[in-house]
Amino acid sequence: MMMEEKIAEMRAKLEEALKGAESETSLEGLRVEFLGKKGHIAGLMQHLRDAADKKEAGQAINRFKADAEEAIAKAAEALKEAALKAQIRSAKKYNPTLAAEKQFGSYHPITLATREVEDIFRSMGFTVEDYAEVVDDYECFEALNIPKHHPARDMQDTYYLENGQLLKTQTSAAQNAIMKKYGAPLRAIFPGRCFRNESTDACHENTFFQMEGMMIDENISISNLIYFMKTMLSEVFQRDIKVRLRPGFFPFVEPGFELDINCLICGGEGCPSCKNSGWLELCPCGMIHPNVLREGGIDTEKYTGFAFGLGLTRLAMMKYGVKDIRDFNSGDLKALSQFRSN
Ligand code: FA5
Repeated sequence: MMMEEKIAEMRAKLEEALKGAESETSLEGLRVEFLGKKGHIAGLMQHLRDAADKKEAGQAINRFKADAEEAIAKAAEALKEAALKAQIRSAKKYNPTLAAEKQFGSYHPITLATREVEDIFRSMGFTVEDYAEVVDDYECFEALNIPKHHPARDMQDTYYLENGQLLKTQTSAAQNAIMKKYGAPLRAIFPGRCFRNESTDACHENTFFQMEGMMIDENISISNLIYFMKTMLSEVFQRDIKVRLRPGFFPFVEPGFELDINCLICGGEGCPSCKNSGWLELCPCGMIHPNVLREGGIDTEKYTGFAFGLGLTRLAMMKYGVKDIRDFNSGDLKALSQFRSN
């Protein structure tokens, strides 16, 4: 048989074999059978010496070899594609008409309350600042007119770190840095997580959120403070809220006040959430002490200012009717996923 005929026969054989190869293993078998060291093509090469035109026969064998390699590679590719298609066909189909499962993600109620208060203050020209949770003694106390060994430090049972730093007990810790950053006039709020070694109960947590606010300008007085507090509360609760202002002591304000709101859980009758008093301490505030302004580089001849420390976690309790503050840190998705922003 002439070489050409032999090659044609092999081509037909390969074509036929490829049709029946349905797995990678059978393809590999064909590759060895045709292209292997002892395969058909190597066999053809051995008959080369009998060919009349060796050059032409050699070229024909090489063409066939290249075609065979390509055909086997193509078949392997087609097999892979078919396998993928089969996988997709058998996969669980997305059905847009099925009801969605009821496990949506949702924002934490503290996040929702924070954003709401931020929007209200932004609309009144305040900037929103971020601040560290680990601070040093100067920021948290000394810059706030609370020198070392001052009894006011006992009001906050502080977590100290081995390097002398501490976990922020109050968002007031950022006051000094923000004054230094912007100077006067300034309007800023700064929400943050605070930590105190408290025994927990329905209205106390060892980790809670506050939202600090500061406004410093010429002629700022207590009336400005009361105006901003009232506006914020009526916007957050979308109704009239009974508030009371009583004197409060904080070394960094003078005069200082405690702003309480009527407990919205019991309507003022008294419950564990308000320690049976009918009132909830929500937002201590006052006129910034001149020592604190000076420490922040503010000219006290020209400027005065107010500051407040809103209890954000307690605000969220009142807004969402959460009776126990500990639910917020519970990680209980069933409870927390009830809160939605719309
Ligand atoms: C302060 O932390 C002052 N830095 C607030 C301040 C700022 C006064 C600026 C004057 C000027 P106080 O310790 O009272 O104050 O905390 C402020 C608010 O944070 C409280 O009214 C309360 O709403 C909330 N709060 C305090 N401790 C806890 C706690 N353990 N759990 C939950 N909320 C708390």
